[in-house]
Amino acid sequence: MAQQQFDPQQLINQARSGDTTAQYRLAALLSGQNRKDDAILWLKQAAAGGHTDARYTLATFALKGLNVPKNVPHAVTILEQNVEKGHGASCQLFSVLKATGHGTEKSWSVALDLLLNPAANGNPGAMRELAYLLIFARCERKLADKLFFASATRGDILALVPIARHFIAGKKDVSPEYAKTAALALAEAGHPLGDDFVAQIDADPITATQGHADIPTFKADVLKKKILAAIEAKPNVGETVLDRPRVKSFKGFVEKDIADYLIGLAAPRLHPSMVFDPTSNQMIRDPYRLSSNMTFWPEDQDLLVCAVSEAMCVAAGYPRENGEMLSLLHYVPGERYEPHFDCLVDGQMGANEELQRSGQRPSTVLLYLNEDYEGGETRFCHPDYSYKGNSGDAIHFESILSDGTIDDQSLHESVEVTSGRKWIASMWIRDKVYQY
Ligand SMILES: O=C(O)CCC(=O)C(=O)O
Repeated sequence: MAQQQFDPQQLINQARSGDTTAQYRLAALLSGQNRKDDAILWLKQAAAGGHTDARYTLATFALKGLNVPKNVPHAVTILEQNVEKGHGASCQLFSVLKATGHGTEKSWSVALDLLLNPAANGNPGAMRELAYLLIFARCERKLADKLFFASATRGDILALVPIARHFIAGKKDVSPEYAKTAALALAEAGHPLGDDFVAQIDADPITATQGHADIPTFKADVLKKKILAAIEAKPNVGETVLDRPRVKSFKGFVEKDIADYLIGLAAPRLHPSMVFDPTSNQMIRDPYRLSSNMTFWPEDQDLLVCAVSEAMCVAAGYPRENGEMLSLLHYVPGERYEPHFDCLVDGQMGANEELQRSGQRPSTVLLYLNEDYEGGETRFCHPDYSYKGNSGDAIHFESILSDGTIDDQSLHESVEVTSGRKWIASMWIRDKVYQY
């Protein structure tokens, strides 16, 4: 069949005639050409005409103050209207805002309703997200596995991870051929664990197509209670491993499956880590901090990321509202993070403004996401103390002393990785509600 040639003039004409889909596409085209102002005009026009994807995009901009002035209440209103129309991405983002209380009254109950309904109706992403929340709550493992399978057979890549992982660990709920197919699909999709899984599963992939597995039925109110109980549970108190700097460790803070999941969510969003260069007044790549990283902004989060973030803050003795966005760091051989403090130091770029806005950063929680690498310990310099968690373990340390001064013994580094890749999640916590 002859391919239809793309005609930009036709798109412009359609947009001018009031076609909101054309307006939205034109906005995307202009944005790709770096014509941001024109793009925003068309995006706003499409949104005003009720185009739900345009409204969602505008809401994500207004939440961050990206391309448009920051206006969180407006973003929330747009999302609420989209939720009424059943717009999937808006339901997900609104559930995150409800779970975190950002710009709206915090309610994990409402957040979970927004997930449980699409999961019950067989939405692949919602089934996978619910399954991970059940693993977070350490309950209903069998149901979680059925949800993963139903989700995976409907094309959800991230649901394939626990299927391949559990097969390798000796759980034979699926055939070797299906496990191999799952691993190959992960590798092809560029999932960082894919190649490793492929190498560990000795089977021929399935040649016949795997049909959709049944959508598992569940009692939503029962699951909701169990997940809420886990989120509201008393904080994990951990074990003090060093008095100064104050360091606590938490063995098995989350299940390994959750660590795998965070890696898969983060991988496509990684970018090289940068530091501020006072000479050029710019962010630059510097041997002092060699890694890639990403931050889970609200639109990158789901309820599992919210639950883990909240657990990290609560374990450190703070409400979720004081935590920054969860970040993920990835180191390959030769990469490291040289000795530094996590707290804000007066006079550093933007530190004074930041101190005013969200207060000091007294506390850090690090969650270790894998263990198959050499080097890469988190090392406190004075006294010399190194920690290397297994996948799912966490540590918490304080950078500020009780008199409010910086604890110079909180100076720490990530030692160079010598083989394999290191994945770690980091939560920096403020002494006031975090404003971003
Ligand atoms: O990667 C690590 O072990 C430490 C990370 C770190 O120091 C930081 O995020 O501040």
